[in-house]
Amino acid sequence: MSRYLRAACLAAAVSPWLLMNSHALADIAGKSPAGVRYHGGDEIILQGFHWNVVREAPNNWYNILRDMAPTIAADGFSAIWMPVPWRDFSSWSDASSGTSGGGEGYFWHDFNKNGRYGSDSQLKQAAAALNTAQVKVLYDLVPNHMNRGYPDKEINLPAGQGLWRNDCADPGNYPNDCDDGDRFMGGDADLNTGHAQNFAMFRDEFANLRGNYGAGGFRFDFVRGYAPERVDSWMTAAHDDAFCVGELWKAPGEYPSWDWRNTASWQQVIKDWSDRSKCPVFDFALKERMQNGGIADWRNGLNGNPDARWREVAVTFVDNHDTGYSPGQNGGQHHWPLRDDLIRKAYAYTLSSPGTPVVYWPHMYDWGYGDLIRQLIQIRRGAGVRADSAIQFHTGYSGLVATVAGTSKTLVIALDSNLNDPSQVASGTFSSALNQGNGQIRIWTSGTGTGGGNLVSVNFRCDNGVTQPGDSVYAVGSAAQLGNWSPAGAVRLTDVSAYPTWKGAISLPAQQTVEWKCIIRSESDPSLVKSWEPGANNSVVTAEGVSTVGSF
Ligand code: 7SA
Ligand code: CA
Ligand code: CA
Repeated sequence: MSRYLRAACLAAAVSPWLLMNSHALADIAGKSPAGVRYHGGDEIILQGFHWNVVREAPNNWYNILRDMAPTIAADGFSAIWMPVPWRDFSSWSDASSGTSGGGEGYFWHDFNKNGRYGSDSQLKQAAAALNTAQVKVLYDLVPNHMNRGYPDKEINLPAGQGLWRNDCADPGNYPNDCDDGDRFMGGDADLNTGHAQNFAMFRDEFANLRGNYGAGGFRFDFVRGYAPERVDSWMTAAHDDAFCVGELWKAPGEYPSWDWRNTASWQQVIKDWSDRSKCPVFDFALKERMQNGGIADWRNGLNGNPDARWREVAVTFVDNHDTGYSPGQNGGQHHWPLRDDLIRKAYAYTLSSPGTPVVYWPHMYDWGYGDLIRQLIQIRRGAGVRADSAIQFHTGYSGLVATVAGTSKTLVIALDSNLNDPSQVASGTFSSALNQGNGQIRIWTSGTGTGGGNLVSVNFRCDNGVTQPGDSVYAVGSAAQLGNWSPAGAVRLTDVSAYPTWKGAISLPAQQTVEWKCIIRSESDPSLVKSWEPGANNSVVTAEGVSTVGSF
C-alpha cells in the first residue's frame, strides 16, 4: 500500500461530501452566463501531482491515483488536475541554479502515454477509478512546445513547412497562421499552433483523451505561448462542455511597453485571456496579492471582483508544482512559494470564497493540512458556495473580513481579524463553523440545510474491527451525514493506527441525539456489508469533541 494510501487512512474523518456524493449530489454542468467553461461553477479541484512524483514514485503514480480515488472523492474533490499524459524522457540540469529535472511531461516528445507516471493501461485504470468515484479527470496539455530533438518519437513534424515557430515570421495575432504567442525558453522547440496540421493534430489528441482516457476537461499549460482563441477552437471541436483552465503566468510588466497589458492589472490581463478562450483562468492576481500584499489585500484577487462575471472565471490556488515546494529531490521548484504561516489562512480564504479552488497535493496528503482542508470543503459544500457566489468585504476591522452568500447558507470569514461577532457584519443567526490558529481563522455559518448548519466534530471509535483487504469499518446511523442508516452513505473511519480499533472524527449537526452502529463494508461496493455490530444501537448527543464507541 502506497504511503499516500496509508496516510489517507490515518487522515481525519471522511467528509459528508462522500455521503452527498454517494447520494449523487448534483454535479452541476454548463457554461457561465458569458459562455465560459466552468462546468456549473461547483467544482473543487485537487492538483493530482507535485514536481517530484516521477522521481519519488517512478512509473507508479497512476497506480497510486487509482488506489487513492475513493479517498480523493471522500475528501470532497469533484475533479483532479492530472499530470501531462504524454511521455517525456527529457532530463536537464541547470548548474547556475542547482536545479534539475525532466520527465514531468512538459517536455514531451509524442502522445504515447507510457511515460514516467506509469503505463497507458495504468492511466486508463486510474482514470476509470477516478470517474467511478465521480472525480473528473482534467489532463494537463502542453501544445506550445515539445522535445523536438528526441530521437525515436511517434510524431514527425518536418522542418521548413511552417510547423515550427522558427519558420514563422514574428508572432502575428490570431488568426494569422503563425505561432501567436511567446516562445518557450529558446523557442526552438515551439510549435506553430496556428498551422492547420498542428491544430488538427492537437484537436484529435484532445478528442482521444476524451474518448479513451476519460477526460472531463483540461489544463492548458504556458498559454502565453499561443492565442487564447486557439484554445476556444480546440475546446469547441474536442470537448465543448468540459471544464478547462489556462495557466497565464506573466506579470503585466513582462509585456512589451506598447502592449496595453504592460500597464494593466494582473486581473485585467488574465480576464482578457479568459474572455477570448472561454476558459477559466488561474487566479495569479490573487497569488500576487498573497505573495506581496497584506491579508486584507487578498480581496483584490480575481475571485473577489465585485462583478460575478469576473469572480466566476477565477481558479484560485495557494501553491502549485512551479510556485511551491515539493516533497523529495531538492525540494522541487519553489519559484514563488507562499509563506508557511499563511498557508492555512490562504486555504481558509480560497475554500470559502468564490472562484473554483485548487488544492495542491502535498498540502493535502504530505504536509498535514488535510484535516483543515477537509473541514473547509465541508463548510463550502454545506453552504453551497460557488464560483459566482457574492462576496462582500468589511473594512471596519483588522485583517480580512468577508461575507459570502452561498446557495444555502451565508458564511462570515475573519482572518487575522479583531471581529468576533458575525452579527456585526451580517444579519441572521450565526454559529461557529471553524475556529483555528487561536482565533486567527474564524468562519461562521448562518441558516440551516442538509449540509449541517452548525457542524461539531464527534470522535467515533469501533473496537475489534477485524477486516479483510478491500473492506473497512464504517459508521452508519440516523443522521444524514451517517447515511440515514444506508450503508452506502456510511462514513469510513480512517484512523487505523491502533488496528483492529478504527477511529475517525465526523462532523455532525450540534445538539442532536444520533443512533449509530459500526459495520464492516466493502470499499468498492457501497451496498455490500460483511457484518453489522451486534446488539443495541450506539447513541450519542452531538457536541464538539465528544466521543462515542461501538464494538464487534
Ligand atoms: O519568479 C517567480 C515570480 O516572482 C514574482 O516576484 C515571477 C513573477 O512575475 C514575479 O512577480 O514569475 C516569473 O517566473 C515564472 C517562473 O519561471 C514565469 C513567469 O512568467 C514569470 O513572471 O513562469 C513561466 O515559467 C513557468 C515554469 C511556466 C509558466 O507558464 C511560464 O510563464 N509554467 C508552466 C510551463 C512549463 C513549460 O511547459 C513547465 O516548466 C511548468 O511546470 C508549467 O507549469 O532544446 C531544448 C531546450 C530549449 O528549447 C530551451 O531553450 C532550453 O532552455 C532545452 C532547454 N529548456 C529546458 C529549460 O531550460 C529547463 O528549465 C527544458 C527542456 O527543461 C526545463 O524546463 C522546465 C521548466 O524549468 C519547468 O518549470 C520545463 C520542461 O521540463 O518544465 C517546467
Ligand atoms: Ca460541475
Ligand atoms: Ca509559442
